[in-house]
Amino acid sequence: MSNLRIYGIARTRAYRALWMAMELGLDYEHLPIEIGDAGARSPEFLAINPNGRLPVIVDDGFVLFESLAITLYLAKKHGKLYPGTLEGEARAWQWSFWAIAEVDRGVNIWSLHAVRLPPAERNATLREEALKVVAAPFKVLDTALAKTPYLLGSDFTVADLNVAAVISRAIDMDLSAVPHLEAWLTRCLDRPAARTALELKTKADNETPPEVTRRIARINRL
Ligand SMILES: N[C@@H](CCC(=O)N[C@@H](CS)C(=O)NCC(=O)O)C(=O)O
Repeated sequence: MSNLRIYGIARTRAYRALWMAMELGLDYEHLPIEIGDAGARSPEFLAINPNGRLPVIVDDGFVLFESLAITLYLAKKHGKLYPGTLEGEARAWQWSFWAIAEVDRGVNIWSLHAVRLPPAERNATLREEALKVVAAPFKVLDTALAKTPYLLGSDFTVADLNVAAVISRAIDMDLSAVPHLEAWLTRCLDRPAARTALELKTKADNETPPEVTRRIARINRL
């Protein structure tokens, strides 16, 4: 049995942890728990993650929630895709916190109301507002990526994985105003590990019944 367990169906933010585990070539067990009362809000799951949210990992008995803390921890633990300098590490934190604070919610709202909810239930106002919210931070990212192929320089690191995973659903947006961002996102999502993780996520997306997508929008007020 593997020492690393990753909880959360790949459609959720568990995708971020799965992508990292695949990049690192880790042996792990994936428990595709669903959101809601039967899954992440069940007493058994709440005993592991009292937030009732996905993902969470248990690594040799060490429990960790927050998707980007998980990817940073795994990269640092296994000494791969993790910056070797104090400043590089701080930049990886910077971009990770930035992604959560500036673009996570906007991309999620956009994807629900552009792609994931049944067409008749999509709200065009929310969709347009979400595009406005992400426009300025996307310009910031685009400018950063005009200088170097990856966020910390010439190599793909955990900083790229975290930001690309958070905005992965933006690949379906019109990104012509931010060409450096678009090229970088395509490059990141084209990596073999990213493709495998994305296949799991797409399969889970396709198997998600509309009532679950509605529940996601309701629970997260999206
Ligand atoms: N900031 C957290 C957010 C976790 C989160 O909101 N997960 C969603 C799925 S993507 C969830 O579990 N929602 C169900 C719920 O809140 O009941 C992270 O990045 O791990």
